[in-house]
Amino acid sequence: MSLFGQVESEPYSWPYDGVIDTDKTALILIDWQVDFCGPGGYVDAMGYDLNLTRAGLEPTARVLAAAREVGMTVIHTREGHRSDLADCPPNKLWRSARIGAAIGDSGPCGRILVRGEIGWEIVPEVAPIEGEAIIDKPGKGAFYATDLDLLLRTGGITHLIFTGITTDVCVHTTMREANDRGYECLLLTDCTGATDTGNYAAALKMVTMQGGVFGAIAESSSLLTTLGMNAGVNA
Ligand code: C5J
Repeated sequence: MSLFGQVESEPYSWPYDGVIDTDKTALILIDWQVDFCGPGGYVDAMGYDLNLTRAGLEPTARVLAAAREVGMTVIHTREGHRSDLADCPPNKLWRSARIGAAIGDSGPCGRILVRGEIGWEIVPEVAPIEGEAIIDKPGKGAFYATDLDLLLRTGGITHLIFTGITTDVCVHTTMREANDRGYECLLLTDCTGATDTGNYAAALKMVTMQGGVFGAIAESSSLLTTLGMNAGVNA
């Protein structure tokens, strides 16, 4: 077990109940997939600016390295569907077709949001290594139709630090799901991105309302300082 201090964060210093205990804390990396931040993937096919979803990649890679160094549990998630799309609700499919990037259609990175395709892979900058769990999810929230809660509870994890994309969709949905289950959550503001800057800012603000309705937010440099790592030196 390694104990660290509190993170300078908003609207309260995180975690609420003392200090970071690496045995009880997991770093969650949400959907850092080619489909959401790579050329030719789903977000690209929808016509959104990839610079916005890629913005958090470098800081996330630094945090990932730090988490591995201090022995924190690391969990990755991937959004994707079975190749026959049997786990894709018809309304989700219909909406994706509406914007010209239908789930299951072939594109430069293979079939959009289908498991096993190039677009579904996690990008190399933050790729999982042996021993790190990967949660494959059909929905936006990582708790829905997965064993994430079971893995966390079995592992004694009570505190979650979030990075990933997109801030306003899968990251927010998962953070809300986690918060309702009693996990103490921190979202790293420079380790996440959305397809719209207004939504990004709003999603961060929402976390901080009502005294921290879903937890707290902080820059990754605050976390790295707490973990005893100088953000600049580890860059
Ligand atoms: C979206 C996600 N935006 N990973 N998925 O459809 O946020």
